[in-house]
Amino acid sequence: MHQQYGGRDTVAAMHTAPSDLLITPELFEIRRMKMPLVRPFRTSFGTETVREVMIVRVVTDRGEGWAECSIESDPLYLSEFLDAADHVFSDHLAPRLFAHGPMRAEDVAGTLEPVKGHRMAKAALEMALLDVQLRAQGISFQQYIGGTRASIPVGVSVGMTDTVDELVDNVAGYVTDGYTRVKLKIEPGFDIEPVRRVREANPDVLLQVDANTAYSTADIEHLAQLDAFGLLLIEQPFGEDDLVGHAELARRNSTPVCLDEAIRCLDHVRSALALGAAHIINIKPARVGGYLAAVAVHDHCQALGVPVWCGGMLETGIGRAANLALASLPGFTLPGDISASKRYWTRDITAPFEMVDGHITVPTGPGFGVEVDVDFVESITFERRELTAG
Ligand code: OSB
Ligand code: MG
Repeated sequence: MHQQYGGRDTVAAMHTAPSDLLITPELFEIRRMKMPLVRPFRTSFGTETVREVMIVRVVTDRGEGWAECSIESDPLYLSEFLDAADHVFSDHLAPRLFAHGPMRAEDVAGTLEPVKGHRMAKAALEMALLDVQLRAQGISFQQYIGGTRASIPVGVSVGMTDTVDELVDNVAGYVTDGYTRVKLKIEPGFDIEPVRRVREANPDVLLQVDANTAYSTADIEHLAQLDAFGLLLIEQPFGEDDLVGHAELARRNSTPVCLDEAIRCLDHVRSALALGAAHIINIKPARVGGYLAAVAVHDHCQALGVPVWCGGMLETGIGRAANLALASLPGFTLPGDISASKRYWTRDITAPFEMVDGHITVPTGPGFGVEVDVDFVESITFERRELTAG
């Protein structure tokens, strides 16, 4: 399970010549943009009203590719943050890719391996080159990974509010929109009562909670009160390194435990499962180092019968397209945080993704299958840098 991802059986079966195409990256264009959210998103680590979005365009001898870099502005969710990504791209990651010369997207992770951490930054560069590679081959990301479903049921992640009434109203709006799975953000002081009220108003909705590390093992008794509400799962209540604490929670309380922040590579999955620290894994592609690593995590969990679902980072259409294709793999048995574009943005940087009957259609065009609205992107860009071999 430690080999670099290099195309699975399903991929090989689908393409007689899997990716002997070599690509030489010539330029990475890094853009930072400001995009207002339609509704403030409050979690235990802060409130976002205007999201800072970073996207990457790569120019190569085989065409261009686009990627989204799903990192937060500040190191409050994980240690990575956008100013650090800017630095690590120009001083550490891009130079290694330029020095490598002709490569396949599957070579990116290994080429960048000497640089410790910075998985979300690495993921963006791999994603851009994967887009080029798949476009040049005329295949979609879904085909490449062997995704099986044409459309997938999706959920919505609901931020905390000043009052519980406001939360109940917001959830009612999303349920009216057609979401059948709702995730509530919780923290000490905003947990049992909000969950009780939302459950009372929506007895049949698939309901789960996410604490973004806001609790400790001293709260296990307190969190046991959530067991009464038939939750699908509780996501990452304790610190990102506290696998033993999550294992204790999993033993003592009945709500299934899911890990987000704790899972930054396949080894973390193996450790968490060995310790009994998780029943369910949230797969965020950037957090585990990219879409290829995400597929490897999926495969590992699927082989063990461990359910996974696709997490979200309030993506634009670029990341959303890729997440939809990833979540079309058969092991993604729970709905992901992949909501319709309009839940986040009044205007997206690609054509918007729409939800019909609680489902979104998986893109099937070459690469990640979306076209970026470059004029709109230009109008909201506040920083643009070009990295070249020189
Ligand atoms: O913990 O899942 C999280 C957004 C930013 C950082 C962390 C998280 C989230 C979300 C958003 O919950 C989910 C979405 O994109 O809809
Ligand atoms: Mg989470």
